[in-house]
This record gives sequence, C-alpha cells and structure tokens, in this order.
Amino acid sequence: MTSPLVQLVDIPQHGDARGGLSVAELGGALPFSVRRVYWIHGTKPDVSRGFHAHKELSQLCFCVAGSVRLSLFDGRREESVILDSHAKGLLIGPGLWREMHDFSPDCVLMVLASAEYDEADYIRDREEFIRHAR
Ligand code: T46
Repeated sequence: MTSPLVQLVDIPQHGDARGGLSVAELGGALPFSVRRVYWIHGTKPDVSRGFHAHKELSQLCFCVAGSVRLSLFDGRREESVILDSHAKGLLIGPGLWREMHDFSPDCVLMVLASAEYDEADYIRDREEFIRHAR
C-alpha cells in the first residue's frame, strides 16, 4: 500500500462565542519542532509559486485566510489539494515537489518549518528532482 502524498492534519479548534482559535502544538497536530515561520500573502492574480522540492525540510502549511491549491509530486505520482480552512493543515515532508496555484486574492498561507532557511536544501530543477527521487 502506497502512502498518500496529501497528508492533511486536523487542527484542534478552541473557538467560542467570541470567535475562532486554532492550535498547532508539538506532539499534537505538529510532528516536529518549529525552527522557522513564514507566510505568503498578496500573491498577484494568475501567479503560481513553489516549483521545487526539499531534501530534508518538513513543513506544516495552513491557509489562515482565503484559499490555494497545492500540488505534490513524488517523482511518480501527483496529487492536488485545496487548502481553504484554518481547521486543516497540510504536512509536506522532504522529497516532494510542490507547486502552489489558484491563490485567492486574500490568501494568507502560513508555513511552519522544521529548519532555518537553507537554499542548499532546495531542488529547483524538476528533472534533477526526478533523478533524485529514483
Ligand atoms: C516552500 C513553499 C511552500 C528566505 O530568504 N527565507 C525563507 O524562509 C523563505 C521561505 C524564502 N526566502 C527567500 C528565498 C527567495 O529569494 O524568499 C524568496 C522567495 O522564496 P521562494 O521563491 O522559495 O518562495 P516560494 O513561495 O516559491 O516557496 C516557499 C518556500 O521557499 C518553500 O520552502 O515549500 O513556499
């Protein structure tokens, strides 16, 4: 049985009459210690992003506003998922080519990462990634 490329994680919700509150906590929704947080916002119409893989990095992505479609490719199979809820996170482990498409104008994609930024961890050439994935 092959494991799914798209690994969605339920984010515990603690909202009440005042509004929403979502939590990603180590040992709960979060399977790694966070070393870096970044968020992608104000993406221009018809722009796609990503087009790379990571050798070691794990990330948990949340669409905290709006929506975006993420496509994941392991060198053989490709799967797509729409992130449009603060109650779901997408776990992206190493060795997956990722592309982000169809950003809504209000999309804010927040990413928790297992390591500091390191350009040497990126594979930005798709053919090189496919060779690496074999
Ligand atoms: C990923 C997807 C989901 C930094 O200096 N520090 C950082 O922590 C990051 C993430 C980026 N940068 C610089 C590197 C580039 O000069 O910001 C610029 C834009 O980065 P990039 O073109 O890699 O952005 P995306 O949106 O294509 O990809 C990003 C992450 O880089 C990547 O790890 O998995 O979001």
